[in-house]
Amino acid sequence: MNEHKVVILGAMGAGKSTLVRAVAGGTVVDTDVVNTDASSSKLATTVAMDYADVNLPNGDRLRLYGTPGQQRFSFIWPVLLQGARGVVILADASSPDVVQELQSYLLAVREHAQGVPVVVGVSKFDMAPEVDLDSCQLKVQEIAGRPLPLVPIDARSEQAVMLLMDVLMGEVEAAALVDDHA
Ligand SMILES: Nc1nc2c(ncn2[C@@H]2O[C@H](COP(=O)(O)OP(=O)(O)OP(=O)(O)O)[C@@H](O)[C@H]2O)c(=O)[nH]1
Ligand SMILES: [Mg+2]
Repeated sequence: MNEHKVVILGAMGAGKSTLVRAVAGGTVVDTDVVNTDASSSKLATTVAMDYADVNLPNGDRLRLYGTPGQQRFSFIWPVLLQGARGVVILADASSPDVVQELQSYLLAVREHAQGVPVVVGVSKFDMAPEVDLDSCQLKVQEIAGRPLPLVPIDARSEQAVMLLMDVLMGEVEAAALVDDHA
């Protein structure tokens, strides 16, 4: 059986905890507390991480780690990225500047998880289906230096999140093949 550590990055309120819960089948560890960050009106926010084990249909197991979105906890991102097999960057389609939102997380991956497969999930797509996905992809190209899979999702949907994980696992397998032949 293969185990894969997958880390979820993204801004405050992008839906990282929601995504982890959607596929956790009820067993999730979270560290959400009442939000005191005045820059956001959300009720709860993650202060350390979200964690869940997810069994895939092929027998593999995912160990999912959701990060805290607040910038003051950014020191945790590289810690959680250690040993990651794959990364999901979540960007909130309904935020005023979804493209800008992607930047710090793309940079964090470039710095701390070079070469690790990444998929970009554009969350809250149900709330903002008019979001400019082309501009998101241009930003990704600019920082990652190559196109990455971009998947619009509703992070509350188990089915949508499993599809996103499927895309990520495809990238992980492709990267492993390249490594084998290097
Ligand atoms: N309609 C809709 N609501 C969503 C979606 N994703 C998240 N939400 C809601 O957005 C709110 C914030 O989601 P969280 O999962 O707490 O966000 P987070 O990324 O973990 O935020 P931090 O831990 O503060 O960094 C919750 O009320 C979710 O129910 C989505 O795709 N669609
Ligand atoms: Mg959270």
